[in-house]
Amino acid sequence: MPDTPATTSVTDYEVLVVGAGFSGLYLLHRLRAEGHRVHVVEQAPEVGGTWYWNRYPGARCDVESVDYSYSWDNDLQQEWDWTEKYPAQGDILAYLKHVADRFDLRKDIDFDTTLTGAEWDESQGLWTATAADGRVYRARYLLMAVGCLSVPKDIDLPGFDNFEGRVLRTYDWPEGEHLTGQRVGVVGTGSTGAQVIPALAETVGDLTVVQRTPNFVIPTRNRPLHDGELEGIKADYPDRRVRNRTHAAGVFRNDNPKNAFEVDAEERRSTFQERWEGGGINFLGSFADLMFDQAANDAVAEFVHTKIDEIVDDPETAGSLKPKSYPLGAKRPVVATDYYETYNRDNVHLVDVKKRPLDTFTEKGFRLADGTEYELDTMVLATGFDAFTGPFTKMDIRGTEGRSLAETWNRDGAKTHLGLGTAGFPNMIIVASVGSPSVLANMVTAIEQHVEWISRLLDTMREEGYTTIEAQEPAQEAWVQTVEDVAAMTLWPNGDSGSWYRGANIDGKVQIFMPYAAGIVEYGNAIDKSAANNYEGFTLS
Ligand code: N01
Repeated sequence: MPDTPATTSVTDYEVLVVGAGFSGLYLLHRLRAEGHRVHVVEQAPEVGGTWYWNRYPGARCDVESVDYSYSWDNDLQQEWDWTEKYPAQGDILAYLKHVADRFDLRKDIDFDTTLTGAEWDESQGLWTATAADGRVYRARYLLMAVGCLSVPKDIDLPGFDNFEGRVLRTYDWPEGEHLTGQRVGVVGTGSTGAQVIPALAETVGDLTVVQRTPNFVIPTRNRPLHDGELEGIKADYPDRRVRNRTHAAGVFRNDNPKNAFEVDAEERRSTFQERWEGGGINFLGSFADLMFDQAANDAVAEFVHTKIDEIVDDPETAGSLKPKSYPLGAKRPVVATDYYETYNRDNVHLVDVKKRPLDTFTEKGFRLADGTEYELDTMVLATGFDAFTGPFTKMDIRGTEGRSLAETWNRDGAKTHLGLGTAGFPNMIIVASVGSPSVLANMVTAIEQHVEWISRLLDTMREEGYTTIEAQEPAQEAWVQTVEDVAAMTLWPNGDSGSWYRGANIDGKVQIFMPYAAGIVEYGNAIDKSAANNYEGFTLS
């Protein structure tokens, strides 16, 4: 813990929530309504979390607008008018600002407040958290609503410090920057890269894309909601929300119950084609066994390969864009608009660094091992995140007997019981991150499930006179094994995907499958069962 300036005042709360994104806002609203003394700290100057920071051109969610929104207030869902099938970053941010105003949440949020550390005081059963400016908060419960993808990965590009041009990260993109007319390089072809590349191609002079591993990119097929469509959805909202909560993915998907090889080749092709035309994540519901059977996955991969050949004019570029070393889905599937089409533009060039290795960045751009030099005005980094653990390990969090969370997780991997608590850190509750469905579901549904469970927990503790809850080590080990076992039933761990799902995108990070892959229904059963059995796997005292 950093020293606290002598003049700093200490503020006491029952619940301190870290983060004012989808999780933090709902926690504040719900817990406050239930009479808890709750306060939120947020490092940004505004609400929104992920949707505040990721303002890069083309940023858009791949869950439908009407589902990527809170379900807990019918007036809210009736009065808010989404305009497009998939929401742009600005639309989601506008929605969250509206929620903050409508429910008078801002008065209990400290903005521009970055917590640097938090220490558990065993004798008093309280957390003491310190902000970068020295302010100190004391609270019985520390709720970590910090997001899964909120700390960018460190730059690990050879000689990057040599580059004297401008460097922009998609993660904290300057509002309204389009790099018009410039020579721009982009590193990264994940979900972010696949959105920013087509958008920048429209405005920059010249765009050079540095690709290490290609992704399977499914067309979004975004469109305005047509006349009467939103009204129909609003009328159906109660049932729609139930359908979302009873689907593993936290959003209803019309999944085909058939396996890929139960049908003949023509039906397989036409099913893929129909889902491809429909666009979006529904493509993954083409057949039931795509994520379980290698042959089924090979069939869908081959379908995407033929699409790339059909769309991309230059055969060499098309070849580089085809993922071949991991199953579709082992890396988070990418949904984007005009991604493959963008490579037919004269001002866009793909540099496949698996085929033509990168030597180093230079003052003016970068050089390949074969001596080819690229000169650029601006480098855009869409290189991903220190997923799940980053926001925890960058803080100095100290639990029982001064145990460091960063040291523990960096050594053993991020272990939790039911994704809600971790042994040695009493009353620190994790919201929709490691060990729970989180990113493998509609995040908003997963968040609501967690917030509602946490609110029941805090009510129970208050009513029954408990003041601390802590995950038990054996239960935690068992849950970590369950999470691994579930992932092992799928094709997710296969191939060389280097996925952030298991920390493989960061050199030296302990690899452990972090999201729970069996979906929110199974997960809901597990956490409800624990609660019904006096919070089995946790110690309440
Ligand atoms: O990050 P990523 P992201 N040299 O880690 C490359 C969500 N999201 O920000 O694969 C060269 O997926 C790296 O290459 P490789 C969504 O859950 C959702 O794009 O490691 N390349 C990869 O291409 C998503 O999965 C939406 O070989 C380097 C890229 O950078 C998650 O956020 C939109 C490199 C990183 O891809 C993260 O996506 C946006 C290096 N040294 C994001 N280091 C939607 O809802 C990294 N790379 C639509």
